[in-house]
Amino acid sequence: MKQEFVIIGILILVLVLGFFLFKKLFKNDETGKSNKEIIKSELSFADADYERFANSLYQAMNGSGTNETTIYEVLGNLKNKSDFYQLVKSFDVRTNDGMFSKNIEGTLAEWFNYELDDTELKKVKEIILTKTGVTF
Ligand SMILES: [Ca+2]
Repeated sequence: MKQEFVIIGILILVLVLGFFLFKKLFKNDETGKSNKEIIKSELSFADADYERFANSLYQAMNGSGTNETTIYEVLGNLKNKSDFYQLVKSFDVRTNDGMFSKNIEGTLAEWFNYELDDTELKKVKEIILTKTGVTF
């Protein structure tokens, strides 16, 4: 009987570890995919600019509330597919540090899905498609 509990315990541990590993791999895969899509010569901005855009998006969503206007403005700067994927890469995986808001750890896509309602998400997707040709 005791042995069975040990086996069940180990099984649960393996499942939990497997889940976190899967999550991590999945996220790395998304960043990896973005990497492949970036054509350096197409980039419209300097590295520091993408970093600045990513930080603005993060600040617009981090903590309580969401500043949709900032999100639309930042995305409106993008000019092509490489710009978009470079932004996704710069954003990488970020964690919410708001004291009273839910814990989010995710990529730009995950943040958008979490922070925006259907209408806002639709607008974000439209901007990205119009500016960069990426179906997001
Ligand atoms: Ca928020």
